[in-house]
Amino acid sequence: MKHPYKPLVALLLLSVLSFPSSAQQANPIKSVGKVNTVNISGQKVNLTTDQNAFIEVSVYSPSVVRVRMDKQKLGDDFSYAVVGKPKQTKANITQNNNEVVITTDSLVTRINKNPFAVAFLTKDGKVINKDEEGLTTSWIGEEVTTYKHMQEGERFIGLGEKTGGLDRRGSGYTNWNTDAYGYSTGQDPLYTTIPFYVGVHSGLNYGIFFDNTYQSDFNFGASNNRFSSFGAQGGEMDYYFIYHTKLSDIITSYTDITGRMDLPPLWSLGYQQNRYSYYPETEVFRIAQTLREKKIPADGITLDIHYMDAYKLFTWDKTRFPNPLQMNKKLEEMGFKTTVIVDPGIKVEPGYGAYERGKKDDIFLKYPDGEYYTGQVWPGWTHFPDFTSDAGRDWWKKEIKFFAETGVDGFWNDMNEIATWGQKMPNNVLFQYDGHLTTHKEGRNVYGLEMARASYEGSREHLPNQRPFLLSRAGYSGSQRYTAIWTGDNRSEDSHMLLGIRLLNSMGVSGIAFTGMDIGGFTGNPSIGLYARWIQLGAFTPYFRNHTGVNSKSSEPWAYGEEVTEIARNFISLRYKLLPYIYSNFYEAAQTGHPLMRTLAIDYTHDPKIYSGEFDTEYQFGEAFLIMPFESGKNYGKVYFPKGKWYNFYTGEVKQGNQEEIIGIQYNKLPVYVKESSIIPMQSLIQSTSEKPTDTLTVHVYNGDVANSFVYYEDDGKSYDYKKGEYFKRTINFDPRKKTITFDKVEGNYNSNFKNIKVMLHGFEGTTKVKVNNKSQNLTKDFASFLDPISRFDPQGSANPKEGYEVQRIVLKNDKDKFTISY
Ligand code: NBV
Repeated sequence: MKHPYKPLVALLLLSVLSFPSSAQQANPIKSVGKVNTVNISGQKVNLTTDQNAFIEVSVYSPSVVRVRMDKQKLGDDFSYAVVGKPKQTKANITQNNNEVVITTDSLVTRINKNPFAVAFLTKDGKVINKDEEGLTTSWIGEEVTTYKHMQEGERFIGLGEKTGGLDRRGSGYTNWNTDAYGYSTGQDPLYTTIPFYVGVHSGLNYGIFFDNTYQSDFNFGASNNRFSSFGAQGGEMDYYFIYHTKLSDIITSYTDITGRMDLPPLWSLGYQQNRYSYYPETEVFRIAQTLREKKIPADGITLDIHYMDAYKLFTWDKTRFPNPLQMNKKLEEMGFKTTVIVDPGIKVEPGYGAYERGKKDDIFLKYPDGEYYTGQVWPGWTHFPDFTSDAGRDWWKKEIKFFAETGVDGFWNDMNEIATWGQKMPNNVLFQYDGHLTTHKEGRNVYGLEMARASYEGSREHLPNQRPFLLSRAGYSGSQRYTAIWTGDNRSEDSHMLLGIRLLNSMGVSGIAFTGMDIGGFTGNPSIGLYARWIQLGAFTPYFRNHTGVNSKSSEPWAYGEEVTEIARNFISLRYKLLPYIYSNFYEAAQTGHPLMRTLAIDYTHDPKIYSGEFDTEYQFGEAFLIMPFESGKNYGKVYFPKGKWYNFYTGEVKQGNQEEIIGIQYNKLPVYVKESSIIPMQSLIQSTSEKPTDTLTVHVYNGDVANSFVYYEDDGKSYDYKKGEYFKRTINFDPRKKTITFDKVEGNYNSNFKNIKVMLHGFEGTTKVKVNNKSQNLTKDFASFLDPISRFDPQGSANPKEGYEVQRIVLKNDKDKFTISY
């Protein structure tokens, strides 16, 4: 019988014989190869290899080294993320047959020649990070990847808006800005791309920023036990290596490179009320009015897509909002600012102004044959402005004027991943990429960044000397220069509340200091307990906005019963009292990039406990507060106190650090602790930032064993006059060795809101007298109390004395000159 597969077997045999053996086969992976030429000039080394790779290693600063590589001549040095320029740096560059060595004041970079491989070492020779031998950098087609040796015990944190735990070891991630409605707690990718992470091992820490806007992949030992890697589907290998002994300095260097936020308007740090959607205008007023009546402080109302006429951008629905200017003026009088949502999709409808104007200026994204790309979103079929061109951004900036003229103060940039129905935007859509024409593959991840930039620049132009508020869903490294970022369509679930905390912490360590999540959850309805817990936590997040979806129950602070209303009022009020502290922390973020929400990995980097899944949602809010988030419904929880001493914020009770503990958790009270030696300025309760607090600033000082200082910062909270010296800034120092609290001389020309300073001394039992500039003064007993009682626990309500504890205090004039309190 004839064998059924005989002809096939013969064919296979023939093909094996007639093709080269596997040793001779072309390698499908192109490695970077062996260095052929080296050219050293100033702070830069240019190399070529026998595999035709072109490499440039340059010193950006003593702590930052940039590595660029391509399998063709390096292109134009262009980046949407990078604004920092290389600093003139003392760099000693030498070479021999085997390597090139670059030495700066803080780090040694060794470039191996055969094959090309990079290692970064401390000055005393410890390896901080090095290419994985045998793999280094290679290409598979257009995909380029650098492989780094996985160090013993190495942990990875950051990478921006990424789900998962604080320590990302063992996980892999993709960056591809995605509309992730109701995402799961392990979903990846989400909306925003921040290709920056921090590696931690053996008492060392470093940062790597991989500046490539193609879809990128990071592997921190996922499905392999050999390396961590980062790579992209196209473009150059282009990364910045950052080394500092302190993690917080790595964030500062990263934001030297990618920029920092400006000071936000003070009102955007107050409470924001939102839903999808409040309309008509009477409903907007009802919400605003109710907040005032119920004495729930608030500063912002946000209008979602129903304010538009049939979802057409740059229009108002005339029936729902007949006179937006008047409405916004009235809201302003009530102490509210209005933020409107803006989506990038412009409806294709002949006669519709924005569509016609966009066509006239020819600014929409196109296919290669010149036809406009059309995708479907809320208004139906739409075109999308190309924000990666001056023309596209200029067009948008002109359009923004429409809102500026109707009294709008903030712009909420949504759907800018780009989100389209079908979730599969074609790759052959072209992006101008500012003179470097490219495809969707390279353009997508910066679309959100450039949209926010256009909105920011537009509002700067049309709202003269007024700080705009910008919020964006999608972004890329550098977004912090223009906008706050929120975590999109989360779910009303406990796990999402905790995930949200980790997402915000991760963004914070990745250079985005101004972040928020939908408090209460976007999809679904939270339980009463969950809502109560979430709103408490919200008070300790940078952007504090309650938001919910179109199909969910109302989610205003009074929607969950009287008790929750009280809890919400309590914590929102606390937020307002804390504004001097919060605003000063924003000033710090603007100066250094240090986020308000700080994973414990920033200050306790080498304490293994803080990475454990049990404790990795704990965070600091500014340096002073330690926040312990817990699911609702928990009566007890295990917490970890990092080293030092910690004061219970509500009772003053002191816990010793460096230990785990089970604490009781009350439904109405988020567990909050204060670090020893903290300095926390607070003001009297106001209902919105348009209201002036009383003229006394209360400065809480917590006794401790370590010296500490706090930069107090104040200005008008709305204009850019601070750039011309109109600010009031001073450092407040606590020195337990000298037993002094010093208020340094004030810098700046601004007159503080506060005539007096009340210093509240926590943990200074037994101190009854102090000297102020050597003059003896008696202390007075006072009561430290941060919340009002909740009626369930206290049927007499606020008639009863507040919860709190006794401290000593002194009231002094807010003198601009230096003064010292000695105790
Ligand atoms: O504009 C409506 C919503 C908005 O409320 C939400 O915050 C965004 O993340 N938007 C998404 C559009 C789609 C919602 C299903």
